[in-house]
Amino acid sequence: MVDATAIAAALSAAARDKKPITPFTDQIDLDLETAYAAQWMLVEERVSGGERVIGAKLGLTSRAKQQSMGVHEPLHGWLLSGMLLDGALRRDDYIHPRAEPEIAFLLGRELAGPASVTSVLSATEAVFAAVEILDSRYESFRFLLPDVVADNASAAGVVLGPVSRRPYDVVDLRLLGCVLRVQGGVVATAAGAAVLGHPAAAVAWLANRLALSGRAIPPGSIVLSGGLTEAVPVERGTVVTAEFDGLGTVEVHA
Ligand code: OOG
Ligand code: MG
Repeated sequence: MVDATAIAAALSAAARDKKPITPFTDQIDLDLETAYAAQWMLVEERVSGGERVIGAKLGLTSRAKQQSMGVHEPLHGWLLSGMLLDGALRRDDYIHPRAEPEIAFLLGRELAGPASVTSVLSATEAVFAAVEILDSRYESFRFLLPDVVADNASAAGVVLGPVSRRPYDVVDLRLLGCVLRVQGGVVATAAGAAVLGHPAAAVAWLANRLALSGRAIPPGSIVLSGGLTEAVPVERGTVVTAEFDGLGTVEVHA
């Protein structure tokens, strides 16, 4: 039986050495509780190394993402200070980076469960456009839900957009349009409702999930609500652009 400590150690080594591993579920039955325990060990390891937890991320909250990854349930992970990036990726820092457009929330106060779209919006100080950088520590991004949970939901980085808006100044987050381009050509389009019907519903999902263990989302957290479209690979020379209605454009290149 592989325990959370061994899982965290294997994932940490994979990230450090840029050597992807096969998913644990190929060999063992991994339950979600053990997977989240391993995830938290990885977070603690980075905190011991001098980083801070700056927020959280939701994953697999849109149909586009669930279908492309073959996992049909949302999950969450944690964002660390070292993950805040400008748009210029150093390709060698990653195994096989991918980029995906997201709507990010900055919480002005603590968000505890029970939470709803309304309570999320009233706790939100600002919304931003974002591009999340994913880098699965598993070969070919192949995993089942417990594997990707343990791997901190493939989190590797986040590039925030240039515009911060009060949530009620954005006409309607459900209708907020996003155009994703690679080398200038449109590869996907989406609106905010792609994420659980309303991106704030993803943040509420996280608050309600944490409430099950008596936790809340701390004030000042950045919360990524989940990819609106499927993710695109970022190889050397790739330029990915995500344009958001009213929230500006985020560009990422390697
Ligand atoms: C898992 C992480 C999913 C999202 O926004 O859906 C995620 C993955 O696709 O590797 O971050
Ligand atoms: Mg994401």
